[in-house]
Amino acid sequence: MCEYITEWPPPDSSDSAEVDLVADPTCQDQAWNPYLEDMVRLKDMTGPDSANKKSKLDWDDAIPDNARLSLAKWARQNQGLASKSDPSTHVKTRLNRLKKTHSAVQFLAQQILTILANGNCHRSKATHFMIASYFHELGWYDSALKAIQLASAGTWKKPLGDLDRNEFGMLVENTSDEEREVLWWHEKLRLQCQMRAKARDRLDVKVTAQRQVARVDGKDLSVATFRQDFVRAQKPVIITRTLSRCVKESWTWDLIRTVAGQKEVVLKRWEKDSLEWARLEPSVTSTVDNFITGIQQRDEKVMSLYLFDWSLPLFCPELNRLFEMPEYFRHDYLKMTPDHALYRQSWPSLFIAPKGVRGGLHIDAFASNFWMMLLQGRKKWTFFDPEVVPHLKPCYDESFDPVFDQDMEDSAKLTALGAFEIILEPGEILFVPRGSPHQVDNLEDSVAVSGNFVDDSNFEETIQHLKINGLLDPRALDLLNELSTVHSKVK
Ligand SMILES: O=C(O)CCC(=O)C(=O)O
Ligand SMILES: [Fe+2]
Repeated sequence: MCEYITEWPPPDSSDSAEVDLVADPTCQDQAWNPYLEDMVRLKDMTGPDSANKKSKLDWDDAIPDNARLSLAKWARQNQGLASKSDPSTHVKTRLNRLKKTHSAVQFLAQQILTILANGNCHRSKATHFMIASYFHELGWYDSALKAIQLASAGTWKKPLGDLDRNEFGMLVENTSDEEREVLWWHEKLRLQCQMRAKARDRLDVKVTAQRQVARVDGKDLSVATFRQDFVRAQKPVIITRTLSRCVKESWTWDLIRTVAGQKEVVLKRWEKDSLEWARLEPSVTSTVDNFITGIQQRDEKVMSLYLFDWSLPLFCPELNRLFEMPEYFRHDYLKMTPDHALYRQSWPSLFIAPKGVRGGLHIDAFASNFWMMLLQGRKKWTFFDPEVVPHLKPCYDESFDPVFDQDMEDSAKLTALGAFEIILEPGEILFVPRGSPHQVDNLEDSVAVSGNFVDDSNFEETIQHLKINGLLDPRALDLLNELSTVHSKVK
């Protein structure tokens, strides 16, 4: 299913998967056909006899084994539907928009019916996997989960979360790439279905008004107290008056220009319907100098762009040398791993935003805790307890870091969901516990430095995330082992 589309419109693929399905009349038998109920619903959507007639929308007899590729090809044949009217340049975003249209839904439903009508009841794992992909694009997550369970039957005996490190290592070693991909999809769909089910429960938030976050004077807050009262308690807090400990001179536009002006950066832009993390898509490349000039001159082309999470150790050691890591985060496990380890050098990172720019609601990756020190401007932070996640309409289409469909303008709803709302001022540090969904609005042009970190407070959750990512990404597996070593040393 991991077939990437790099061109728009996508080219015809000569290696479209042949559908290896043999007609089998016993498929009408409920005992043999796990998809009968789905077929009834699909037929309701596409009209009578749809399963028997060949899809009119099909361009040839081969149905791609990947629903997204199938959609992309269909869009290519129906140019007007997908391209000209859509301003986004990003294929995945355009497909995400497209798949919500009536005709795309009909197309997907028809494709599934065609697969099922031609299929035998003893379908191969690959076919169930293919069916899962179509249900997934249609947003029928329960049906997709059922299909992926059929595809993964017998691959492993215990839920991933229950495997200890050795068992997990054995699973990864003894399972083929394809099977691991199926497992990854299984975990993702299980999570999506769980979230949908939990969203039906009443949310038990005790608050009736938007909550405040404590401000604590950094002069009176020891590292030990911070770690005990806030990090281990997973309680957000704002630490004030720490600026002079972190920067020796003020990070003015001139200072940033002088030190980092010639560096090239990829700026991001928030895009509705994007499936990228925080709905932020890579946009134009610019020098830091040109970006700052654009902001100062209020250049319209620049005012929607964001320099977001730009690693200082990796990309601008000169500026990194002018920043002293706040003592509250120096115990970060990510900094105690070997030099080459994933994320070892990622933070601190720099954020530069024009007034009015924002990222979408998101959760920081791999259950990491987060801190941000604001150096210039003001930022409005809105965030939620981790328990609120199912009620924010999370969507795990692309990864385990969901995007959210919650309307963030609906302030009554945000209050009911127990949103915290704070305005971060220059010189302040905000601590955000792992798993807390948040959205940030830049109320003024701003400059900030931030970091994600792992310690004893979130170690277990981070390991669970890395296990899942490790199914597809060997670097996540390495990090899992490296963090475990650090954890047992510092315990
Ligand atoms: O300042 C921002 O826009 C938010 C930063 C953030 O949430 C992150 O890097 O994860
Ligand atoms: Fe974040």
